[in-house]
Amino acid sequence: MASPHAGNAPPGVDPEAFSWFQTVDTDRSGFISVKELKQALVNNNWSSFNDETCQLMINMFDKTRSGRIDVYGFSALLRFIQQWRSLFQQHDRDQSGSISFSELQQAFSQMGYNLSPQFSQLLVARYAQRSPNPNPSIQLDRFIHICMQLQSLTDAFREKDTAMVGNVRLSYEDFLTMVVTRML
Ligand SMILES: [Ca+2]
Repeated sequence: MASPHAGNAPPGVDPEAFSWFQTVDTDRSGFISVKELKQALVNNNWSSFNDETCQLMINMFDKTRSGRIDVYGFSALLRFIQQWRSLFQQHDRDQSGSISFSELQQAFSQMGYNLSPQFSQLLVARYAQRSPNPNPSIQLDRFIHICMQLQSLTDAFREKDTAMVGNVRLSYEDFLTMVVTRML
């Protein structure tokens, strides 16, 4: 992706990422907002990324807690998305561009999660995009969201489940605290 601006990339920033940053920064503020990011990212079915996933990723790379990211954060975010995209492609076994229930179930198992088919079914029912496709399936944005949320909540659970038995006793307020601090 050649660009007339590519030569001006700040040190440590990939010229391609810099060029894309300038395109995505439509108001030329020098930062990418959630809104700008949302306009820049598309799923395989050309739907734009959902708000929650965009917000989640901005929060991850927003070092100054300003609600937006600079060119360094953006360049890290691009690498992050690229990694998710290749993982997504790897698990999209029939190359349909989305993750079906059985593909999700296999993905979880390969990632080391011990989850029932019912749980994967629940996620698909909740997060699949409505489409003419008779088999509901999950787009990249939701896949990223689900996997990150699962990772975060699993970590929280493991902190309590010190004996690694897969069960914990939690008070009501411990439960709420765990969810509130870990929901992304
Ligand atoms: Ca698929």
